[in-house]
Amino acid sequence: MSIKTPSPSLFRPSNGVEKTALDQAKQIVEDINRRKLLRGAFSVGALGMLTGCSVTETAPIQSFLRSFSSFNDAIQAMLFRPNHLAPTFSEAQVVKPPRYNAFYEIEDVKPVDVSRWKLELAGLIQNKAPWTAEQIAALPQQEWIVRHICVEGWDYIGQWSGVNLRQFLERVGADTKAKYVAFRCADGYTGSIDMASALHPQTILATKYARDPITDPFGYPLRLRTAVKLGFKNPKWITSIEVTNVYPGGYWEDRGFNWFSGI
Ligand SMILES: Nc1nc2c(c(=O)[nH]1)N[C@H]1C(S)=C(S)[C@@H](COP(=O)(O)O)O[C@H]1N2
Ligand SMILES: [Mo]
Repeated sequence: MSIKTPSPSLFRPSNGVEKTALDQAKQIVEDINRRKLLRGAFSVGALGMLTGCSVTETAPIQSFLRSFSSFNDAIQAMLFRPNHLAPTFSEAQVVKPPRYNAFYEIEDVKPVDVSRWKLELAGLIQNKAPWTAEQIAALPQQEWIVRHICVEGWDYIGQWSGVNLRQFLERVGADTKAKYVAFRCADGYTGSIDMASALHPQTILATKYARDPITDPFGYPLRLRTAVKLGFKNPKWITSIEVTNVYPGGYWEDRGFNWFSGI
């Protein structure tokens, strides 16, 4: 799996010795090869071609480094296989209850009052009428038993059901040629994914876990559950979905996590 953009410290001179541009270039190449971002071996020469400069010049390499995160996103998007299914598991393997995570402790979860909750729609969507939980429950449902992987280094197998996101986006007349699907959440969290991942068969707006309604800590009444992204790309307690061509970022993305974060 490919995870985060290399931390900036990877490229900072260590033990006081300034690294040459060529050393830095070699490091980038090693990093790309290690992460298997490109099939086959990648070379310093290829890096020169990509950056359009000689790898012995420092300034262009620096600016290439600054663009490394978006470069990484572009490569991951290129390698993404739209209909390739992530591994699925049996019901016996499902962890109950799921494992909690958020940018705050479980004690601080503020349950959503479903009688007042609505899913708002925004951006490049023809029918922006908001949805109640009841209306969403009346849509065709599907279930996936998939692995959730958090960047913090833990994972669990979960059984999620709800509305397929592609079917939902098509139903409301979303522009599925747009670049991004962005989410806002009741707790102030935000997140966004690329359209190809939004349209992936294993990406759903989940309302149930192990056939029962999702409980409060796990995003009741509606959360994203995609098998093709790391945990933090699965917003919980969703209150709005926006389709847009303007890069939306997100809570962790704005704090340095690699935006694409596919698995
Ligand atoms: N609204 C909201 N969604 C969120 C988060 C959050 O803090 N707020 N944390 C993310 C992170 S880092 C992870 S790993 C998963 C955890 O989901 P789980 O509690 O169902 O395992 O939720 C993601 N979605
Ligand atoms: Mo996470």
